[in-house]
Amino acid sequence: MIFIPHPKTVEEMIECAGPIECDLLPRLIQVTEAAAIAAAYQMGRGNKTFADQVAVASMRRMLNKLDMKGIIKIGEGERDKAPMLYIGEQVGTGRGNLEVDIAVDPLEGTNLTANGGPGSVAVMAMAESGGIFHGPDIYMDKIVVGPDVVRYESEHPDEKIDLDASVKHNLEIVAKALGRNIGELVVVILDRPRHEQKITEIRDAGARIRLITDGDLMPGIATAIRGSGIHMVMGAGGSGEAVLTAAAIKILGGKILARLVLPTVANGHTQDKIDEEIEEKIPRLEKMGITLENLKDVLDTDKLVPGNDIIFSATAVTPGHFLREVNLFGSGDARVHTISMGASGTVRFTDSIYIKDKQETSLYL
Ligand code: VTB
Repeated sequence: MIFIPHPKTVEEMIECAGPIECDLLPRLIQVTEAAAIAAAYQMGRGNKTFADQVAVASMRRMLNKLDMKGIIKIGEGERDKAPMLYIGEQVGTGRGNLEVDIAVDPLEGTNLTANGGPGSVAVMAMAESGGIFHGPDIYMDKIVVGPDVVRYESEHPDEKIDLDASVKHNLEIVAKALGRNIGELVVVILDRPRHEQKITEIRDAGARIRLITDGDLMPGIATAIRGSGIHMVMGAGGSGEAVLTAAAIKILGGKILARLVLPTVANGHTQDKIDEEIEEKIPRLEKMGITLENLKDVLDTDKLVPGNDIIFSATAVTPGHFLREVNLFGSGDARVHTISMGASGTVRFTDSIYIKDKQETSLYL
């Protein structure tokens, strides 16, 4: 593992960036930008599968141009279900010394893209080999909070966010950490029947809720951005999205607590359906070192992303919590808005314009 010491000056920060951040972060931005542009052409066309396919194909083409030995740790699913960017797929040219674990969601929010709704992104994270959780494509129940809460916890060792504590307990800690009343907090949670009880508990505790139909990855990152108006994310969603959230929130100094949960269990299906899922998935999980027993373990930020040389990039397809959507112009030009970051502490919001026809395209602010 690469140790990145705490830097003092910007020059030292740049100096102490790991090899993945130095060599691959600029390329990673291009990878998510290309996928977002490909997906943007499918925005609002009602076909989420095709929108996802073009984003996946674009990402894969771009990844295979990078000099690295990359392996997909979080991807489109198992090999038999996903022809591309499946878990275990090797990507990159294989040249050079960089061995890289990859977490990818080529189109987070396929429904949102298909319906032209807000909040879809093309997103990817990388870290050194062994730096990204190798786990199944099921759900994770989670809590995501920003760096103010982490600081508060370190100053008050008896007051910690806890997945098993009451919703009220966790909200009280976030409120104290942010110097607010619970009534001033906003919690993002997916609008699903499985969250009915949690939603009631959040409201009973006095906090406000932003219910979303899809896409709880970027709101997790928003908890680390002051002014985003989002203070906490709760609830069960895709495990891949949770790991991607962990990559970004680790760089930004926030925190995630998560626990794997089978979708049939989370969605309150019958015991028959649960048994069916256990039978289908547990053998695969066991190969990853996950049993029915340790399935219940709490996974913190470092367990989800143990790496140190972490990089992350997300490009908006449709307008997001803090990103603008892709703009498409005549002659195939495109303008894209990306948040990217590396473990050194460099966070970039980039507004990139791809000009196809230099005589025809005018730049504007
Ligand atoms: C979440 C969310 C995704 O799926 O992972 C959710 O972050 C999983 O829940 O954007 P459901 O199975 O109930 O949809 C998405 O909404 C779509 O991938």
